[in-house]
Amino acid sequence: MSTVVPARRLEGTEKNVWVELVSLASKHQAVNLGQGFPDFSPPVAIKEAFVRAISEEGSVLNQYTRAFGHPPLVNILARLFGELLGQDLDPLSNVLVTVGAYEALFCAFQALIDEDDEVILIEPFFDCYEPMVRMAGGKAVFIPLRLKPAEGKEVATSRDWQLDPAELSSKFTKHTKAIVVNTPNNPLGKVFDRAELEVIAELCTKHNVLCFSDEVYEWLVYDGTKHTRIASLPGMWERTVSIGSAGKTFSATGWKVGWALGPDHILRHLRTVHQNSIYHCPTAAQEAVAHGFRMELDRLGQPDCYFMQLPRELHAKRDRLFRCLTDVGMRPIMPEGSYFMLADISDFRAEVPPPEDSDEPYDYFFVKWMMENKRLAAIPASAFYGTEHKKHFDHFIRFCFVKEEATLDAAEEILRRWRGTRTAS
Ligand code: IK2
Repeated sequence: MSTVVPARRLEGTEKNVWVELVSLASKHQAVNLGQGFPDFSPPVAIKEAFVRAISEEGSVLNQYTRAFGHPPLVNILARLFGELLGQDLDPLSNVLVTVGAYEALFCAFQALIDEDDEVILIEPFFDCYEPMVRMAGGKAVFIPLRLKPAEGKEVATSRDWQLDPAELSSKFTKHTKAIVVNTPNNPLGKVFDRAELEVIAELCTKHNVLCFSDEVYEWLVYDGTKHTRIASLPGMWERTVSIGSAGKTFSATGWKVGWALGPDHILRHLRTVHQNSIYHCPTAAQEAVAHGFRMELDRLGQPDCYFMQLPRELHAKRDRLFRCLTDVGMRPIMPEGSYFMLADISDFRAEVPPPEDSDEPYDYFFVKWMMENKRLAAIPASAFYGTEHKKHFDHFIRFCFVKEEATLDAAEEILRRWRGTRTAS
């Protein structure tokens, strides 16, 4: 058969950092601080709920359920997020259950972005936003978070990376259809505070622009930082799609249960994409996630609530990784949220020089070299930038710290042996 010509909408979307680097990490059997998944189990109670769902004799939970979300799950999501957003949520029209947050994002772009619509993406951004904009026929417009070091501070933090309000305002045009906000942010770990979100919200209302708010790390904030939901700000509920992930919430990324929340006049269009593509998500996983949310809702705000327990555990892992990266000269940026940490590898250029004839970004070269030669996997940060800005941000790599202590021990051992440093304790 002669070469098949793919649909034009695939143009420029062929490369994918996860497809490329996840397989390399596995090929080199690298200690994996690359892709963002926990290497420990989800809470026992939700695993048991999953097993019950598929094993009870005659269980209907092995069969199809409601297309737009299994009733127990949409009911509990509406209750919980209704409270958090200060809205009276109708489970049937304000909640859509999707195959992970990925599908919620895909439905939002496909349903609402048309040919030549502009979508503002804040760099660094979770990489799938740009190809999703393109596939919908839209145009991504980029604005980078800029480094504004606070005076007298010893530790670089994600808080130092800020939007310039005037620059942001200049990106809104008559073609702007949506802006994507990701807080806590992947890969930087920045948590946008209320004042920063208010600037975005004001521009959205002024220019009648939609907001896709990716909040998959909503529970993972540290040092008393508060997660603010942009849909709870004045004028924002009616123009915002809020996106979440049970994979991130319950450390069960392989279950791929996510959701989109929003007003019916927006969500009805996401439902159209969903019903004509995925139709519905696995029933048993939805049943188990519903069980998990019911349990956590009963102990919300208490120390044994998983939404507090997980960040507590991650806080210690974050601080440990930060210490180690600092000691080995990688100059990490302390994240306020998420389970990722960027580190500046500029000082490694002499030891790990890039090939002269390559136009591959340095961070890609470095992580591939590190996987092969040190058996340690990380992710190049330039994967989270648009083409134009990649070259300015190819001196950072991203580490993921939602890992067992044994994995972090192994990573630390590699880094310290490589750099000839010892553990402080
Ligand atoms: N949105 C963001 C910001 C995400 O980080 C993710 C998952 N990313 O994990 C891979 C990595 O960065 O290492 C998603 C959406 C997708 O979430 P889900 O797994 O629920 O589809």
